[in-house]
Amino acid sequence: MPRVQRLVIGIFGRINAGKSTLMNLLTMQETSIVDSAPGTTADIKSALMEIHALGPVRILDTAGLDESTELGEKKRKKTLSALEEVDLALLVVDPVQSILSGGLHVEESISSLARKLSRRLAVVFNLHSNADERLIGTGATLPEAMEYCRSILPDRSGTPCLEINLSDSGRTAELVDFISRSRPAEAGAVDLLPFIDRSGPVLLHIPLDEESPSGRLLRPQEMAMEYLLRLGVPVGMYRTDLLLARSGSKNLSEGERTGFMAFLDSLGYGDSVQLVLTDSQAIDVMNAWVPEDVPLTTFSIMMMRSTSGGDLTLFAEGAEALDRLASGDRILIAEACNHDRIAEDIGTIQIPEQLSAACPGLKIEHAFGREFPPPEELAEYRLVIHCGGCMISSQKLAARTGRLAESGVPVTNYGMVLAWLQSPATLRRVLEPWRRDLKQCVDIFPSQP
Ligand SMILES: Nc1nc2c(ncn2[C@@H]2O[C@H](COP(=O)(O)OP(=O)(O)OP(=O)(O)O)[C@@H](O)[C@H]2O)c(=O)[nH]1
Ligand SMILES: [Mg+2]
Repeated sequence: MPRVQRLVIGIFGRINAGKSTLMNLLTMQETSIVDSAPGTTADIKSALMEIHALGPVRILDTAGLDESTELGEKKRKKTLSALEEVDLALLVVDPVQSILSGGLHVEESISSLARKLSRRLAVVFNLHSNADERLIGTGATLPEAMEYCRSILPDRSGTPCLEINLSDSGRTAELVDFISRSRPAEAGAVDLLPFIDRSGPVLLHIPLDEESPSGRLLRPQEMAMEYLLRLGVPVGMYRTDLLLARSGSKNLSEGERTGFMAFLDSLGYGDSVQLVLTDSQAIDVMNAWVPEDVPLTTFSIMMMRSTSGGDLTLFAEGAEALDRLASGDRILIAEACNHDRIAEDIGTIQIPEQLSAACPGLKIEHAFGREFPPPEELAEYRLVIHCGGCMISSQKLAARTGRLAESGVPVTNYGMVLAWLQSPATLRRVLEPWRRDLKQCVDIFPSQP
């Protein structure tokens, strides 16, 4: 689970260009197997490390893109999906290969795809120590090979380039320095709950149930707690038994409600409780219990906004599509993690059941973990409903929203759907604290100035 924001660096290029050699130079150990056998790296190899000049990074070593077999096609797909997830793509070019094979088609296609995906690209020319030997018989020298490469892969858009012998283990510092100069400017970190100040307490409503892992809280819950405590905001935490709260027995549900209301009062600030932040599964109960004048929102909405770099509008606009669903529409429910599913699982049971009850005849499908369809397949859906995204990195989410933008399909998230399933007014209520982010959502906030 991504606990820190990591810079994601991907290593791309053709077979035997020296991609894994670069990975090992950077990680200063044999992270990837290096071998002269073509196609040695068959799958994405990921390494996490802390580099003093760069902070926490994830480095992805990928398979060469020029293997023309059926397996090569599978490797290619995986490599290209990695390109969507990186902050910085390092394109490894062996100038000798360009002379021997008569071109730089693979390199050009990576470079143009990186540009299309708006991924930052930097070129590393791998100057093999035996380059001159390998050029014997070609009539070219290494400087000529370099000139040829540069004429094809020009420095037009200011693409940074480095010439280095990647097998020289003494060159790590030079490579790190190049990467730090080439990395994209840091995206501004998103404030988790920007509308909260120190004027009053926040109540975190965490209804642990049989699905909650024991021994720990979920990442959004921990993040909210840490954020609020650091800000100096008093935090109250409460666990409601949802089975009792929803039970048909008035006595039992009223007992739960009284307990919660007493706790809300006990926070002791009268109506100065700034926010009730709840697990989205409990939105039905919280919407009914939390007084109208106390702001209410969900962990899932907070998380989606944070992971998407503040782009809550995308998901709120997607929620507007819920009002237009019709029988026969295909819906994709995408969950970023692979967890085992028990009892009342939100993605596979609760949302499909409630959505089908609200709009009969929907065709609901699922994508789990790393699976996420390409744009042409996404275009077949009427709406994508994404999980809260607590296990997904912002780069992976950006790769997904990029595909969604290309397909033109709206996307929303679990928290918003669960609120909408209560009523459009409930959706408006949980989005209200984020109103400043949601200027364009005129369907949700029709009176927006
Ligand atoms: N002499 C010499 N050999 C090198 C150099 N860089 C890479 N090689 C050799 O080139 C071969 C391929 O290197 P890798 O790093 O495995 O290449 P790769 O791009 O990861 O290759 P695939 O995983 O097969 O796509 C290995 O035999 C390396 O030892 C270099 O600078 N000098
Ligand atoms: Mg390799």
